[in-house]
Amino acid sequence: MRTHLLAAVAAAALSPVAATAQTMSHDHDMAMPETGANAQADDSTPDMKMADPGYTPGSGTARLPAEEGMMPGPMVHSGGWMLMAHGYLWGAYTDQSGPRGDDMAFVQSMAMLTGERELGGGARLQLRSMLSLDPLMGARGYPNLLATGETADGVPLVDRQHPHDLFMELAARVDVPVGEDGSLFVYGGPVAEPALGPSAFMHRRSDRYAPLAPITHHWFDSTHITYGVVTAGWANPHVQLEASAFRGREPDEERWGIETPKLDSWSVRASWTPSPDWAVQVSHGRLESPEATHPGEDEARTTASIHYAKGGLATMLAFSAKNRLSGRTLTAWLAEANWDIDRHHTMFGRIENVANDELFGEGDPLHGRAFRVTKAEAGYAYRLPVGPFDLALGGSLAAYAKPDALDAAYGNSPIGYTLFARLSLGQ
Ligand SMILES: [Cu+2]
Repeated sequence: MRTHLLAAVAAAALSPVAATAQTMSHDHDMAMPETGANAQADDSTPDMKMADPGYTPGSGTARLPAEEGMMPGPMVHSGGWMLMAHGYLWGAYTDQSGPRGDDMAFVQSMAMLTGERELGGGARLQLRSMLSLDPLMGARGYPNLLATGETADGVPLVDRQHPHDLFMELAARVDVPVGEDGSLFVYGGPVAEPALGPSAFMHRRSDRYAPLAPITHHWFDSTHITYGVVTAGWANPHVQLEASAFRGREPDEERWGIETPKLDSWSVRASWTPSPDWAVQVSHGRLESPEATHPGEDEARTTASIHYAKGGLATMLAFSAKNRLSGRTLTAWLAEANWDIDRHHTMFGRIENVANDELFGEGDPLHGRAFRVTKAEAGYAYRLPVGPFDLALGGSLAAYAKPDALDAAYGNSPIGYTLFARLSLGQ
């Protein structure tokens, strides 16, 4: 079973892909601060007729390959503003085996509304909001074997993915041109994403149809909802250098409100988009007491990721080292791919390997020990247009590898499957 899944993921990642047409509702040019700065045209996507800005914006200030294309969604021009909407709603049922396995039907959702306008002198203003009804899942989120992070009823969540907050982003960004093709920018707000890690998983095309959050979420992109962020940087179409001040503490389990912003932590990130197909980032952050259950324990996090996209294929390979500053360093690897084979068929897969020391709570003999575990998941989605929406019907299979010491808790070889229907705005 495991070999089979690995082979499927490898096939998805390695297949030579013809430049299959992908639908894109936005011209890249419209959403970019560096309009027309770099006229390196890439005509593998039919509606990308204007100059290529060099990248696709990811979550926060992250960059993804230009070839990934924007999330689909309608765009409206009104009174000098360009308004864009994106969103999805998906229902899923997951069943995971073993003593710690569980099953659940749940709904994940996200709505984004972005407004952008000229300020004069080439400067641009962007106002961004992102909302989620994830809190309706309940405090304990949904089953996700070997995932850890955040709390419910004061107890750390283990083998669960926590729900996301109602307010995922309330932020603004200003870009001011400097020099030939560069710009200085400031981004931030009461709920925003600091310059740390790759673009958050729900914004990566390489992760678009994977129904469960990565078990490495708290190594790579868990800071995507942060209460209090200020980021400043310099960018041109191919290079971006930025630094953030932000609140280190993760969101608490009260998911409906806005928590008190602070600026007690920092991060720096360098991004490089040498061609429309590639994006690379390295980042480092110092988080003040991120976990409520370990007050006073700070974390240093270093991440690197490389993203490749071509036609219908989008991939990411990423590494993270989380240093608890009690001395222990826990590392994680993640490889993922999404391949839109044609208008209807998509294959996707993800492999994660991580050293986790939070699998056993207080009082358990294994409490505090770090175990290196692997999860491989692969799936398929059938996509079809339904009115203004795109409907994806699919499923995935997951297998796990772990040390024998975990057999009593997880069974010899736990597996899981997930079925889903995902409705997204735009095609
Ligand atoms: Cu998250």
